[in-house]
Amino acid sequence: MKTNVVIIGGGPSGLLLSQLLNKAGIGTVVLERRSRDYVLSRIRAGVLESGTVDLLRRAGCDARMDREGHPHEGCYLSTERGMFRVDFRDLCDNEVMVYGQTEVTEDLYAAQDAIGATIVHEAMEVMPHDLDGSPYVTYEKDGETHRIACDFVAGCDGYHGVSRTVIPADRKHEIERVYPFGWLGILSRTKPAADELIYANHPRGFALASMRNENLSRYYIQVPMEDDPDKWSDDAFWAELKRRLPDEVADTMETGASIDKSIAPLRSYVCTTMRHGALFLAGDAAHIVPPTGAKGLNLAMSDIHYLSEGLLAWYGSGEASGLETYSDRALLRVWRAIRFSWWMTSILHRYPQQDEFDQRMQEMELENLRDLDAARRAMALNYVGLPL
Ligand code: RFL
Ligand code: PHB
Repeated sequence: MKTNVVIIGGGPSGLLLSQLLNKAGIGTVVLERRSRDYVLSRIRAGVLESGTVDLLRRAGCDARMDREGHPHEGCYLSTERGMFRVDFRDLCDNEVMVYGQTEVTEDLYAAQDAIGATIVHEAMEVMPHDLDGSPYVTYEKDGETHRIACDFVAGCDGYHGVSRTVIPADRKHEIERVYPFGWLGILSRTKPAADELIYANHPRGFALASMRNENLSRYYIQVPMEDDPDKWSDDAFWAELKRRLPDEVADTMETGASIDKSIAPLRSYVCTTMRHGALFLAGDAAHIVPPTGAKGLNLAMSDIHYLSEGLLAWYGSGEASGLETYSDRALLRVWRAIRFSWWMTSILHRYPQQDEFDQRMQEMELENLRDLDAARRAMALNYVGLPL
């Protein structure tokens, strides 16, 4: 088999890249290790930046998002001194879209089906080869080994994927920070606690009240990394969440059975080499942010913006500069999101070694946001997403 671009990973970044390239007549094959049902059962991000929304429009994936997504013009920050709102519309004339990653992925699959794209599910032992020469990718499916020759390989296979591992250690630089806590998250068929997201700093730890739609809520609480989600009963979760949210919210919120319960670790990670010969990394394959800034999926999408631009120019006119500058352009935006996500994490969580000084500094960060338009504006600009 032969194609222009082999895309490893059928998550949101791989599917968006495939869709944008196919629409321009560039051939792709997407190789995904899991089944389609499995990919669509993963519950992850919920907040789309306006730039991500624009990209999905360009990909032709906006009809259902416009019908079922919820534009949010602000969010709440809750502290021991009470709750206040950050008004994105007022501060930077922008908004975000609350629309689940699961829905985005489903829409991208539907768009790919509609144009007859090639997506191979349950492709095992995927491996890129000869990235400095005549690239090809091998994989196994139904007991047979397949080989696809290509011009380029896009590594869109997430943090645990194979793509990053083929870059030799002496040609790769990685920078990491692991945070000393995790997020226990649940999904429940209940009315959301508020009209917008609430990020809460509380002496017992961080809490987040989020949502998917009028009848589907997503909640998170900070827990020690060693905690076992199965040891958290629904009742214990709701009780702890309510302690950390403002009384007026906790007293009226609807609770119910959890549909999903899991613990996610918090990590910042950047592979500063996003290109290796014909291989281009994008999304979680190249970087991870703690979810506090709602940036992971959005960064994956902005990588694809830069990468698709580079590939379209290459196939359109032979112009190579977009591909040559891809890593630097993408990383500039990545580092900004890494900083924002680290900062949001640092002002909202309780750290095991947090002393009185750290505590005061955290309180002052939140006071600044409460009192200073300029501080809220900086947060709003980053939260809705910096320009591409
Ligand atoms: P994905 O989604 O991990 O997809 C990678 C795909 O590659 C496949 N794969 C392989 N395929 C073939 N061969 C191999 N060897 C392979 N290895 C892996 C996998 O099966 C998978 O289908 O990466 P992608 O496309 O880069 O997308 C990144 C996003 O999924 C991620 O950044 C976000 O979910 C992060 N995130 C959030 N991001 C936001 O922008 N806003 C949010 O509100 C937000 N909330 C979250 C989040 C992530 C969370 N968790 C659980 C990590 C909340 C949580 C709890
Ligand atoms: C979510 O709804 O899953 C979500 C929202 C905002 C975040 C993280 C996760 O910062």
